[in-house]
Amino acid sequence: MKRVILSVAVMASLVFTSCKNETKQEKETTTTELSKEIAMADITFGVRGNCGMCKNTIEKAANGVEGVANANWDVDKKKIDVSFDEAKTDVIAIHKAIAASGYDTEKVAANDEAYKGLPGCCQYDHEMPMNQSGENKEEDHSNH
Ligand SMILES: [Cu+2]
Repeated sequence: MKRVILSVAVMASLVFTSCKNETKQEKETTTTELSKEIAMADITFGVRGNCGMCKNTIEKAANGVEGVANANWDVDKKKIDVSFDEAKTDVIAIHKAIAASGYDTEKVAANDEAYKGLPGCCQYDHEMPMNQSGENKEEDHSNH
């Protein structure tokens, strides 16, 4: 009789455990579906600039666009990686915001007044190549 009670108890605890697992899995699935509904896009494009101050200004401009979740400008490669919500903004709006802050992008030239208002060290060369790949850097080294 004791054995029967014991096995019932074991079975009950097994059922309880599996129910718990199912509930957890359901929750995780729901979370995944929800995050899929927000269509995030990742883009990379060239932006001219010189230094860390430029980086702050460029990233602040990109982040100021509603729908932009993350912006990271690379001072060496003169390019920016941006994650944004496609339902809230589009690529050209991000280009325009950066250009308005005084920086050239691949698609939109910088606002002249904003450029002139930049600190002297940040007034980059408008002919500067942008969105440089790592390969260009290696070529520079081979010249030494
Ligand atoms: Cu700068």
